[in-house]
Amino acid sequence: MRDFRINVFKRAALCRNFEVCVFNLIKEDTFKFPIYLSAGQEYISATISEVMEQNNVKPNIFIQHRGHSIYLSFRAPIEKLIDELLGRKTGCANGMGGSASICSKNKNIYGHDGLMGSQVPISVGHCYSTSQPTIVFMGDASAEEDYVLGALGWASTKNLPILFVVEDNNLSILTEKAVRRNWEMENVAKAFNMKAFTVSDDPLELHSVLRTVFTEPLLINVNTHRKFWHAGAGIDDEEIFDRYKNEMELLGDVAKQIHFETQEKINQIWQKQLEKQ
Ligand SMILES: Cc1ncc(C[n+]2csc(CCOP(=O)(O)OP(=O)(O)O)c2C)c(N)n1
Ligand SMILES: [Mg+2]
Repeated sequence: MRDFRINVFKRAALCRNFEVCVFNLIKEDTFKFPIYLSAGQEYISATISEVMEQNNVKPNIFIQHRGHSIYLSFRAPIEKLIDELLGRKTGCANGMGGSASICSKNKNIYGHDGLMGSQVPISVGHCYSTSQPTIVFMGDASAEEDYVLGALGWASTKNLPILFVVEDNNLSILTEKAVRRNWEMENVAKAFNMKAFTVSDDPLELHSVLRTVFTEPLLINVNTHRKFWHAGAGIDDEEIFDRYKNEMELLGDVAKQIHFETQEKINQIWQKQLEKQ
């Protein structure tokens, strides 16, 4: 299991170092539109993508605005993401999507249209028509949209090979969950006769709830922590729990080495892309 943890850490290191670069570049006024940083939440996609690779499955993936880590975890090309953030035609969405609507045809990653939760009924319809393994990521606030609930019901009724992942950072921009609702997605999914779990973003815990993935519809509500602001480069809470840092301490020197090597590599790639301007 240590090997699994290290493999997940490698993916998370890619995501974290990428986002820290972007954070610094936002401060330098590099980008022309809002940027949604996923740092703090990268362990969800890093773990799920590692499990998919181990199982030799290449799912269709539907994402929303906070998608950089999902894109990178599933090994979509980093240069195309950078170019997208820079608004270039060579970007993954031809420079037209920006941070919120990234996609990768090659990796079956479908970008978002900006309407919170719309990716959920779209993913269910796509899965219903293709019968292919499908993963749809949504935030804890997007999960509240009415059309999400109808889509869950249909996925359950048709026993679709779909994984619903709620990235539950407890926030809708700045509004906490307790202000917005008195129910949890695990119970909603169960009410639709679907298997569902509430877990943390610990890689082994996540791994353990994915055993039946794609043999039946499954929802996992993953509690996680957003490190930076909803959009842009800022920090709400310096003391917030950091899974990435926690794993680095747990894994010791080997993780530190991966972290610093990855940091250097990402900095170089960014530098090269920026010089192309
Ligand atoms: C239907 C709709 N309502 C409101 C918004 C404005 N909006 C954009 S992101 C967001 C919060 C999203 O929260 P969540 O789904 O939990 O994702 P997170 O930003 O926490 O990753 C809101 C309210 C929107 N884009 N679409
Ligand atoms: Mg949220």
